[in-house]
Amino acid sequence: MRTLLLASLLAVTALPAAAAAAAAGPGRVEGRVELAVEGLAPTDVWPLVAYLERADGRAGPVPEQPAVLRQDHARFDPGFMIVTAGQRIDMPNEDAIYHNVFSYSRPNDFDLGIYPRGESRSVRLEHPGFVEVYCSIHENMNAGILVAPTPWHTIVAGDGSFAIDRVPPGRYRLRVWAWELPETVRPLEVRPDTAASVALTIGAGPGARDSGP
Ligand SMILES: [Cu+2]
Repeated sequence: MRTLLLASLLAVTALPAAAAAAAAGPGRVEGRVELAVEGLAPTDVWPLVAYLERADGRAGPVPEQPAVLRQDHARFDPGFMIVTAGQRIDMPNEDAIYHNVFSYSRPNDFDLGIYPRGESRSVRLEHPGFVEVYCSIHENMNAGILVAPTPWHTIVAGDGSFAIDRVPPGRYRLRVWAWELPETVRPLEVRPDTAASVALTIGAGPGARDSGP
């Protein structure tokens, strides 16, 4: 009887600790990007991307959900997207005419060939970096894909603000990328259930100035 009572007491007292451990959820990174170039707003260098890479260089988990790059009205839709390295990208042709999808951006270069309406082909871009996508039939068809090393990435809003949610606690490097601007890097730590706040200035030349805390 006494043993039973003790056991049930232990079970009760053990609960709050277990509940606290289970509640230690992912953190969040939020921030604001400013441009060091006078007269230029973030919208002028759009797309502007913020993404995290792990401090130890390990790749992040690859989303099972494929990204989708459509061909419609002789355009790629969307014209710019972010994917995680290794994530499947479906490229359905939803147009009335044949299209092709290819890229010369090494080491992510690929060529899916020419295919008709209703057909979809897929590619996985395994290497972080920027990939330019074209159609061999229509010279003005193009799209950009930023391949991030982890699934923790986002497109920066027109006012320079961004937020990356559901980030597992740990050490990271935040990178802010824009076409033809030097990439800005900031180490940061994400703590459980906490938002890390960052302010960055980009475009100040190689080794871009950093308005860090
Ligand atoms: Cu085409």
